[in-house]
Amino acid sequence: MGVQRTLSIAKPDAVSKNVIGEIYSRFEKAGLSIVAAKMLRLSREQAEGFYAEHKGRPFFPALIDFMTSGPVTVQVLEGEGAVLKNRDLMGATNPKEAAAGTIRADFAESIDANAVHGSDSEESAAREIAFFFATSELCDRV
Ligand code: RTP
Ligand code: MG
Repeated sequence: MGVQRTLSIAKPDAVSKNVIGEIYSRFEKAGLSIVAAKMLRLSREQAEGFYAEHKGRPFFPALIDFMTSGPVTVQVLEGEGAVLKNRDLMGATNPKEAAAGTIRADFAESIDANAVHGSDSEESAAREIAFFFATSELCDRV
């Protein structure tokens, strides 16, 4: 699989609960390095563009309301098999179905407020990283 990069977001619920550090710590303990990071408040336009694949789904309005409800942190994680590793650390979309010890099981309240986003494929990761970061903002760690 090799070294990959993936996009992670700590969603508004995670930021307001003050658990960003704990979430970053899980990435680092799993061997993922943060190679870019920032905090911002998503506009509706940004949130709709980012989640464009879900436009028209019944949960889309609630998803956009939630993602624009407060600041988020956006980070690029790098490491061996980073895309799948991050998805494993996150747990299932619905925290009630998320395996014990995953980020969503430990920090999320509901399928809407589910603490983190992670790219679901290498293709999504490339698109999502470019959505938030210029190439010059990605820092080589070696
Ligand atoms: P994410 O994109 O945020 O990492 O979440 P995911 O891959 O685990 O799930 P995805 O299918 O991409 O859905 C994006 C977000 O939409 C909300 N959702 N609600 N009520 C529902 O059936 C439903 N399905 C999805 C969730 O907040 C999910 O994180
Ligand atoms: Mg998704």
